[in-house]
Amino acid sequence: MRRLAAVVLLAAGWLLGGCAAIPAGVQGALRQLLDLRMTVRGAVDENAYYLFVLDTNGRDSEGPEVIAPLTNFLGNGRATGVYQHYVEYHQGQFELFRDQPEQEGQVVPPRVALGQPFSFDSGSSQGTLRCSLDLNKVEAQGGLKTNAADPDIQQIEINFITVNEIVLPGSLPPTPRQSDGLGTDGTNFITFRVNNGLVIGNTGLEQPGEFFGGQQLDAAYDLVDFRIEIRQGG
Ligand SMILES: [Ca+2]
Ligand SMILES: [Ca+2]
Repeated sequence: MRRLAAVVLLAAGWLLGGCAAIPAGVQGALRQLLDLRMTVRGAVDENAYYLFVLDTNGRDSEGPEVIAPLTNFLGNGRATGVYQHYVEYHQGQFELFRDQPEQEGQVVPPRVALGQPFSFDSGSSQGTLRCSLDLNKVEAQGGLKTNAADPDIQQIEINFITVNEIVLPGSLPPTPRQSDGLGTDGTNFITFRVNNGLVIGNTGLEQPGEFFGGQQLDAAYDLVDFRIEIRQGG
């Protein structure tokens, strides 16, 4: 057994040596990438908001949801439910934000811009938006990790949400809103454990031709497909 342990230690030492050969500042072997893709029925509206919304704190089984069409309280105009982060695509830019849903009667801190995702790709004329997050850099409770020893994200609840215009409380009259999310009413977020190799696609959860507030969604805001993948990144 002792000899076997020595062999294992040698192997581990070789692996560490291999890592050390990677140039300083490049931590490719340590990246855990969350690849996200959403597709809408038509071309993307560059003035609209396309949100990859994540609940990462692992504390509960609630997640991000679309703000209901007829609600009196519009919160931050983007999403409701429970979440700590979203990647927002708007006017050609992808940006990761720390944010939280607003609750009626409570004052919450303003959202915080955390920079671009690890990678992103706009095929907006074809209606497809992609981004990848390095999960090893994201703090489960919200924000970016400041210490490598901070706990890793174990579980994620995600929703893909479109919003044609941000309408905030007090806006009178409210601009006609269009918003889509997973499921017929946008409240069917997906829950998954963070494991390399995980792939989740649309198996009928999200459909074209859905309605919001009694009106059929325009093609630019009507989600038709999505994909989630977790992989060790280079
Ligand atoms: Ca939907
Ligand atoms: Ca849809």
